[in-house]
Formats: sequence, structure tokens, C-alpha cells
Amino acid sequence: MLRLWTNARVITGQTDDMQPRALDVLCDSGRILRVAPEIAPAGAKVIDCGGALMTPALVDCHTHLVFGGDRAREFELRLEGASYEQIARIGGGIAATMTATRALSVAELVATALPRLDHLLAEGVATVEIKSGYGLEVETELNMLRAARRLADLRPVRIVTTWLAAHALPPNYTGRADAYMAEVAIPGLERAFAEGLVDAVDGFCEGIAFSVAELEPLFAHAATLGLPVKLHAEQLSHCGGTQLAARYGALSADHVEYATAQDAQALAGAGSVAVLLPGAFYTLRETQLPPVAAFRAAGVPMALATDCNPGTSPLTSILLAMNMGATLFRLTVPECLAAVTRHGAQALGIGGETGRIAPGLSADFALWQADSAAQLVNRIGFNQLKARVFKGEYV
Ligand code: DI6
Ligand code: FE
Repeated sequence: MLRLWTNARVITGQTDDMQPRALDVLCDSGRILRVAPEIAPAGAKVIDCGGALMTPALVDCHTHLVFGGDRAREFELRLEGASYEQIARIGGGIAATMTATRALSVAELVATALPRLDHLLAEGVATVEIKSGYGLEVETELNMLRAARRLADLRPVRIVTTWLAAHALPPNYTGRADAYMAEVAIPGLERAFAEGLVDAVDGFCEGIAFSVAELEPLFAHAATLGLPVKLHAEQLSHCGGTQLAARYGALSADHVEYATAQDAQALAGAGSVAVLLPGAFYTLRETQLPPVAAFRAAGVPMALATDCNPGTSPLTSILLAMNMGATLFRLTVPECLAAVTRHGAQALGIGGETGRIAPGLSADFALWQADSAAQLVNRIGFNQLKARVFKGEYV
């Protein structure tokens, strides 16, 4: 099972030095054994990469890939002047997708998610996080994660699942967030956990969703199950979610446009990643920029993800997310590449498994017809992927 990947210009992604180097990658049974200029050991199958640029396979660490329906009509309403929050308050937004999602079976959820997944894979992604959060009742929330797990059987991809029942209040719980937590979000999490459906717990901390106080019991419960947490925090306003996330040692705080320098300090102290989601920033024509300089100064790792969802980020391109990270948020090229590899994996708690080309990690690579990381980030709407390798297999 020895394989030597040779004649590639390799960006290992181990550090922020994203210069390609002439290295060979020796793998055994889907794991990286050595990364060095190498003579093929006896018995190794040699794979000539034809001079391609090799990076770690990409990680999309924040998606809502499984959902029913479509919200293009809301897109039109926003063009006519309605705001995202106004649409949410009149029963559109997440509630509209809830109705469409509840109407689908697991098989139908899988079928509608597959083309979106395939689009990500075609851009060199090998790890995708998928959240529940459009069922807002136990059975549909479970079905979303069952669908997410099934996707990993249908395609060569690593799927990481997240319980996001605390995404919005369904209409039958209006004004009763605490009851929703006690009757749906927490008991549903118990069931998802028992079924092996959940890798982490998330919530939406926002004026139109849940407060810090309402989310706290859910996070406390996640801790009793030994599940890591993460949070949609400070997306549309400053609500204190980042501090809550940090107090629970969250994997990540996501969106974080309205986070402060103090919030950045808290994330640094907790070892949490800041997940930046430029697709939502762009779609909502947000003007509040995430505090990138404060994250840099505090040493908070930054990830980028698509946030693929039908409302605020109908984006299935991790390459465009990288380009937007640079153009909209002024991330450097090395920061953009780290954001969709090493830091994306860290945001999922699997930095020791994927996201770098280093001994001991899974052999997950992307091969590009490109000369440099800058070319990957610079191009808009152009896919330079030549091949994807997942667990040592060409796919
Ligand atoms: N923040 C977002 O941007 C998405 N969810 C969230 O918590 C929006 C989801 C949607 O509008 O359907
Ligand atoms: Fe999201």
C-alpha cells in the first residue's frame, strides 16, 4: 500500500510559508508517512503529478448544505428593498426553509444536497461540515443529520456534523425560547448523540434568534455529553456570543463581523478559531468588517467557509470564499489558504487528521494546474483543480 506522489510542487500548509517546494509525499494505506525529496522505496507505486501544484485538500468548515426548497424569491424581495431581518420577521427566512425541509424524506434531503456537495468536491474539498437547523423539531433535525451522514457513504468525502436546532424559533414556540430549548433542542441533541449523528453543537446567537442566556443550557448540556461547541456569533449585531463561546472553549466563533478586540482576546485565550463567512457578508451587503487586525494581533486563527445556505449565502464555491476573504476582508494569500486548510480543520477539531501535508495525517490532497497559492486565490470563477486525493486515493 506504499505510494509515492512525485513531481509535484508542494505547499504543505504546515506554516504560513505557502511557497511551493519540490517535495515527494510518501503514503502508506492512505496516511502520509514522509514529506521529503525521496527516492521511491522498493515496492512503492509511483504517481507522477506532472508538475502540478499540490496543497492539502480543502476544508469547508461551516455549511448548511442539507435543506429543502429555495429562497430566490426572497433574494428578489431584498432587491426591492426588504432587509434580511424584515423578511425573517414576516415568516420568511429560516422559517420558510423549515417548512420546505420538513416536507422532505432523508432520501430527498440527500438527493437535493448532492449537487451542492459535488460542486464543493470539484474544487478540491475533501472535508465538509454540515449543520442541522432547518427542521426545528426533533425528527427533521435528526433527518438532516442522517442525510449528512449518508452523503459520506455516497461520495469520497469526510463529513463532520453539527447539531444546530438552536438556529431559529419555530412559529409554535414564538416567545418561548426556553421551552424550545427544554423540549426540542436539548432532548433532540440527546437522541442525535445516541444515534451517533452529532460531532458538535452550534447555535445562532442574535436578536432574531437566541440570546446568550437562552443558549447557555444547551452549551452546558453539550459539555455533559463531551461534545464541542461553536457559535454563530456577532453576525448582525453585538450580542455577546463570542464571550459565551470562549467560556465553553468553543472550536470556533463564526461570522463575528461585530466582534470586538476584547472578543478576539477571549477567543485567543480559549484557543478558538474565528470562522469568517464572506458569502453571507456579500449577500447581505454587510458593511461591518470582521476585526481581522484584532484577530491577527491576538493570534486567533482565521478560517474561511462557504456558509452554504439558501438564504444568506447561496454559495457552493470554496474558491470564491477564498477570493472574497482576500478582496472583502483583506486577508493575505497565505491567510486565505490556511483558512481553508489548516485552520478549517482546526475549527472542526480535526487538525491532527487533515488540513496539512504532514506525517501521520490522512493523505488528502488537491492537485492544481497553477503555479502559486496567489493564482488560486486571485482567480474568480475559474477552477484550476486537476485532481483530488482522499485518504490516499485519486478521485
Ligand atoms: N446565519 C446565517 O447567515 C445563516 N444562519 C445563520 O445562523 C442564515 C440561514 C438562512 O437564512 O437560512
Ligand atoms: Fe451559518
